[in-house]
Amino acid sequence: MSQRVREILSWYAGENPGVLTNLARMLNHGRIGGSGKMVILPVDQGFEHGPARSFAPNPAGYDPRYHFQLAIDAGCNAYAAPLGFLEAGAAEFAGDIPLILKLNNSDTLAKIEPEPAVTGSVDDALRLGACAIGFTIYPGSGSRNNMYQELRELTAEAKAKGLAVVVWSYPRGSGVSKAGETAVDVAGYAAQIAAQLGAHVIKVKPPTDHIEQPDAAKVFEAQHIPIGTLAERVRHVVQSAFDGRRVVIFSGGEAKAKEDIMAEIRGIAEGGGFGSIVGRNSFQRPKAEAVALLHEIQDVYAGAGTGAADRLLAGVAS
Ligand code: FBP
Repeated sequence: MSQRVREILSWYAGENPGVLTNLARMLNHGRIGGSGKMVILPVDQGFEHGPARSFAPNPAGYDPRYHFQLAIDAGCNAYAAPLGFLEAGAAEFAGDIPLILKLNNSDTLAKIEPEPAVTGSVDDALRLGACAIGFTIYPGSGSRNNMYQELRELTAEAKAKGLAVVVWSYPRGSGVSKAGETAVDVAGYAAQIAAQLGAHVIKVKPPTDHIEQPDAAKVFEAQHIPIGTLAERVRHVVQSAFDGRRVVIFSGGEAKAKEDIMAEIRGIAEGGGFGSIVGRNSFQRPKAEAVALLHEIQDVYAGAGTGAADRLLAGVAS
């Protein structure tokens, strides 16, 4: 166990050994295992965005087994997906990659206030050998309180059964504007809410320099909170999650040019982010390209320079 992972686990000292072991499993797995950083592959977009939008750019991705293999070949820390995708490969790839079962999902067909359905159970996660449950909350939605209460119950059960809890905290709905969904004040707020709800790992979108709430804007100005660069904004979001004592990772977003992704990753790493969860930018690329991109992302988090993650794995990196 590296000193850094031990230190991270100490932030969750109130948890039982099962939870700590499962957190350690994710933190210790893959090319950057042991560094305290994480790169996770999430593939719930088939449900969230529809199959064509998700998988047509790289049709190999229609096959659930493809994503297990991609996460393994890319040396990710974990693979996250809804029940159907995990059930379709969990036996074949048993023990090869830590799994996160996403326990709620929503589609883009109903044009109403966002409110995901609970689509799996804690016992499903245990049956599939997962390390953690995953759950999305939409702060800003008129239905957010239902999500918070569902999460409260699932978190209590998951923790009692020794599983870690990963929360996707995505502000969305009638309470926030489109720009507000990724505003820096809202992103910090979203991270805080997830931490207060008991999340061990919190996932938010990279924050922009927009400030959504007028009252927050006054404080940002009065306290001179810097938000000019992505690194500064990430620092604010990480601070908002218990002063950096929760693992906060950032999502990849829509498929974009490699240079744009890497610039974003460097900003997240510089700001003290704990890693990334990169879906479309991974599985919508041809496999070799996706593996190379994920390795490059891991290298940034592992330290500096190409191959940093491999050196870490070999025990020769600082
Ligand atoms: P991406 O890297 O593809 O953005 O995946 C991260 C993720 O959190 C997925 O788990 C989820 O399906 C998606 O983002 C939601 O994206 P959006 O907010 O655009 O619907």
